[in-house]
Amino acid sequence: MPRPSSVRIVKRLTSAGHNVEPEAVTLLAATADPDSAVATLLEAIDESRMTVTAEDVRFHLESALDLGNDTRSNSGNDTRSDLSRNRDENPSVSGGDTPSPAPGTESKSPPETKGVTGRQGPSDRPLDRSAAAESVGVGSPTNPPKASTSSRERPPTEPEITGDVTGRSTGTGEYEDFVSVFRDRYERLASLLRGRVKHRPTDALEAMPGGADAALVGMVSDVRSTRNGHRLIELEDTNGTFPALFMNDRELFEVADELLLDEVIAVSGSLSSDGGILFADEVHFPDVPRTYQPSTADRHVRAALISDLHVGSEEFLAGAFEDFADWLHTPDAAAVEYLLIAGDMVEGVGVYPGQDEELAVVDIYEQYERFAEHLKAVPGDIEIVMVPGNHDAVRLAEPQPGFEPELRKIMRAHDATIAGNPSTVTIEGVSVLLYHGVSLDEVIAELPLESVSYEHPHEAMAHLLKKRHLAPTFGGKNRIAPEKRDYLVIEDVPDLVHAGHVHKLGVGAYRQVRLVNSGCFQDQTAYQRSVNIDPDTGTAPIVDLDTLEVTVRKFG
Ligand code: D5M
Ligand code: FE
Ligand code: ZN
Repeated sequence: MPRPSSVRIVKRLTSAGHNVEPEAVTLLAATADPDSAVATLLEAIDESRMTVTAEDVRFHLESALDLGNDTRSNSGNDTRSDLSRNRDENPSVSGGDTPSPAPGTESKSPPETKGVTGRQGPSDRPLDRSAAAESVGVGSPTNPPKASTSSRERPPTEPEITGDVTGRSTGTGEYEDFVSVFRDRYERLASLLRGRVKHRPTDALEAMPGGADAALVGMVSDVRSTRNGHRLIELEDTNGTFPALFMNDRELFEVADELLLDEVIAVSGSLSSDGGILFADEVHFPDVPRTYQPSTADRHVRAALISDLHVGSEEFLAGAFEDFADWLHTPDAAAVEYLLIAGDMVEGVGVYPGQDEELAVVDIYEQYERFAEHLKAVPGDIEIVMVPGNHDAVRLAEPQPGFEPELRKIMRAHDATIAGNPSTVTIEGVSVLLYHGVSLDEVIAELPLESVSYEHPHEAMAHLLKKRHLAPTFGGKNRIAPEKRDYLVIEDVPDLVHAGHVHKLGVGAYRQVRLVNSGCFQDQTAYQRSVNIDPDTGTAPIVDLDTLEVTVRKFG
C-alpha cells in the first residue's frame, strides 16, 4: 500500500480525536477509495470512541472492504501461485487460505515419507527456477531525495528471537562438551528421520543375517571411494559405526556427492551376504517437508537484507551504503520496516594474515563507532536486527553470541536488536533464520556439484536446509564451539534464510523456503583479487514479507 494514503488515514482519524490500530489503517488503505472509506467510518462510529480498531473497520465497511481486498489478493496471487506450485501437486495439503500454525513449527506439515532414489539436488526444485526468473527484479535507485518522511507504521510487536546462544553458552571446551554437542545433533536430526525408515542401531545390524533388508540412521563419519569405484560411507550412531555402499552403477550413486562429513542421514537397503555391509537403496535427508508452507505477513510490509559492510576496511563502500540509507527515506521504500544485517558489520582486526594493510581504521572500537554513525543514516523507525560474522568482535567459533555490553553501547543509537549467529528472528509472523555463512565456503569447496558455487551461494544454502544443519562438518575451516546443545541444527523450518559472508548475491528457494545471500558493501580486497572472487557490492535484497518475493536493489 502506498504510504501517503496510510498517512492520510492516520491524520484524518487522529484529527477527529481517535487513535487507530495499525491493522485498521491497513484495511482502510486497502479499500478502493480510502478517503471516502474514512469519511464513512467517521460518520458511523461513536465520537467518544478512543481507538478505531480493525473490527470497527470490518463492521462498518464490509462492502468497501470486499472491493479493496479483491484487488489486493489478485496481485498477491501472482506470487502465491509460484509459492504454491508444490502444494498443488499434493492434493492432501490444504490451500493457501488456511491459516497456518505458528511459524517454524514442525506440526505445520506431515513428515517426509519418500526417500531419495536418484539425483535430486536442491536445485531441481520448481521454486528455484521461478525465483531466478520471476521473483527477482533488479532495480536501481534514481537520485533519491534525502528528506525523511518517517511515517512508517510501527510494527505491532518487537522482533522475537529464538535459537540464540547469547547468554546461554555452557561450553567449557572440555572433551565432554564435544561429545554432548555431537549427541545433541544426532538425537535431534535422527528424530526427524526415524519415522521414515525401519531403522536399527548399528550393533543390532551387526547381529542381523546376511541378505536381510535393513536401515540405519547415522552421522556420516567417513566417505571413501573403493577400488572398484563405488562409494563407501561410514555411518555412526550412539552405539557404533556401520558401512553403507553406494554402487556406481546405481542412480543413488550421485547422492553420495551430496554428502558432507558429520551430517545425519538415514540409509535403507539390504545387507551383504556376510551381513557386514549395507547396500544402499535409498537415502533420506532430514530435509524440509515437501508440503512445507511458509507463513507470510498479513499486510504489505518489507524487510531489507544486507550483510558484510566491513566498516573500517579501506574497501568499505561508504557511498553505496549512504545511497542505500538515502533510498530508505524515499516513498519507494515506504513499506520497508525492517533491516536485517547478517554479520561482518566491521572489518575487525587480525582476521586474516595481511589484513592490517587494508585497514582504514585500526581500532576495533572506532570501527564500531563508525558503523554506528552509518546506521544513524537509516530511518529511525526502521526496526534493525543484527547478528555478528567472522570479522566481528565476538568469539569466532559458532554459535557466536551477540555483542558484549561495551559494543552494544556503541551501537545503541538505533536501538537495534542484537542477537547471536545464528538466530531466528520472527517478524510479522515470518521466521527468518539469520546466519552469517562461514560454512558456505566449505560447502562450496566440498560438494563436487556444479550447481553449488560462489556464483550461486543460495544453492549451497539449500543443501544446508536439506541437511537441517548450518555447518555440518566439524573441525574444518569453520570453528564450532563445544556446547551442550547444537545451536546449528535447523530444528524448525524457517520461512526465509538470510546469509552473507561469501560477498556474492544469491536469491532462490528450497522447496517453499526463500533463500537469500545478500552480497556486500565492501569492494574487492587484495585476497579476493588473488583468488578471482568478484564480489557483488552495494546489493540490498528487499523481501516482501507478505509474499516472500524478493527484489534486489543495487547501490553505488
Ligand atoms: O569473507 C569473504 C569471502 O572471501 C569468503 O568467501 C571467504 C573469503 N576470504 C576472504 N579473505 C580470505 C582469506 N584471507 N583466506 C581465505 N578466505 C578468504 P570475509 O568473511 O568477508 O572475509
Ligand atoms: Fe564478509
Ligand atoms: Zn564473513
